[in-house]
Amino acid sequence: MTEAKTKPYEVVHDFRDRAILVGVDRGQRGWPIEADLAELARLVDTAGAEIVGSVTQRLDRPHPRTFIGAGKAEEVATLAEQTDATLVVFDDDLTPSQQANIENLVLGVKILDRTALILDIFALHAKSREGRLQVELAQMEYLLPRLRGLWRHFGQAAAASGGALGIGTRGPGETQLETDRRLARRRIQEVRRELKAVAAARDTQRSSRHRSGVFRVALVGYTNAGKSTLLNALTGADALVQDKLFATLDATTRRLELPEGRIVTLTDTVGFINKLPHSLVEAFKSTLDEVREADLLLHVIDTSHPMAKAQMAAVSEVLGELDVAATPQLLVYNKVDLVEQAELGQLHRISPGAVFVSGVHHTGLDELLDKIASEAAHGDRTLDVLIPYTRGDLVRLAHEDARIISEEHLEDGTHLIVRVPTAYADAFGEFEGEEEPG
Ligand SMILES: Nc1nc2c(ncn2[C@@H]2O[C@H](COP(=O)(O)OP(=O)(O)OP(=O)(O)O)[C@@H](O)[C@H]2O)c(=O)[nH]1
Ligand SMILES: [Mg+2]
Repeated sequence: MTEAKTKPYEVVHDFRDRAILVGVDRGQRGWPIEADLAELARLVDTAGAEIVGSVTQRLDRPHPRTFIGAGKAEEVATLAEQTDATLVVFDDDLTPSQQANIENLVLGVKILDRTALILDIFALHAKSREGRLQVELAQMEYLLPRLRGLWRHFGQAAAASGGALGIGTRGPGETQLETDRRLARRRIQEVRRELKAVAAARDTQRSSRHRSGVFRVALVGYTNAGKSTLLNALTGADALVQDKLFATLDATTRRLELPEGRIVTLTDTVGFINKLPHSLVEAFKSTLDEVREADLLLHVIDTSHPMAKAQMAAVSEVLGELDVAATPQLLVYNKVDLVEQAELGQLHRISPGAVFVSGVHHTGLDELLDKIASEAAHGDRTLDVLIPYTRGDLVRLAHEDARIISEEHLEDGTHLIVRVPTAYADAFGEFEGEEEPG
């Protein structure tokens, strides 16, 4: 009968969390609370929950016990009841004890902080084995210090429902807790080992690219800025493009041919976000190695975003954390198709070195390629070499990856005047001609 099919308990697959957002306004300059909550709403939506309410509080510093004030927490509890919420999401990170305390005030509802929410999205989007392992590691490390909170919470729930505090939960609970912790620690060790093995395999690939002297370019930027769109537009890759936060988690590297024929590599990787939890940067260390080892960073900006400037600052902060502040950086203002001409003119004046592109409409890409080419040519050296005929491989290399200024075939070998990338200078340097004395 059709009736049976519509019974609510059968529509398990349609379950969507009903979320209340909680933000604390600390009067931060650059990130007004409204913008913060709008971004949190996008994160919650990406994670697949429906938003049923939001609560904010103006506080200079978080409340040590409950992050928001106790009265505010009561307000959240009431709203959760009124709206049938299943989830409360904090826009900041909670300590394990704050989280446990809030759970005791807002009973029967999951409490998530910013790190947990982002981890959830990462878990949803991780595709590669390495990505999955990295997310699992971060999740286990996040959970470990929170295991106690969980058990305490169960103890108090038991007390609230008429049982004496701790009895029936505390004794076996603590034992169970120790077991859980031991298991969690063991799993963390395992994942670390597996990650090391996966990363080692990828390292070999990467260092062979490095030894070959190929100039490496990495796309960095705020999540949803259009990095994957640009990778696709420039290299014909088919990386996933979505109007969602953190669509890309795994690094993808493609060959890119520049106007003068030079081959470089272009890598697309995970995007950054404001208040990016440090533990995530740690967990994604091996993926982010691509950024750390790049010779040039293309900092992609969603020019049309109302918070574009603050997003740039957030990206710079993460780059600082990755220790790449010294790597040459090219600002790439993307999505210019969505921006008024006047505004673009102003940006042009402020940052004359920047490039203005639309990854979707393929505008400005030639200029972007020229800029990459001139950066790549920066360390090139001009050499005058006589390469013996036994070293045809070097002549071939010169033709493929360097710029030949003149070439003549002499009795003892090929005489080249050639402009080579620094990485090749050693290989060719050996055959540099003796300076004529005097
Ligand atoms: N109008 C317009 N939309 C763009 C442009 N570039 C990217 N987009 C859109 O912006 C959204 C995000 O693009 P992605 O390329 O997935 O962004 P990303 O930086 O890789 O994002 P994450 O991987 O999630 O960090 C998609 O809906 C794109 O279609 C552009 O130049 N113009
Ligand atoms: Mg992407």
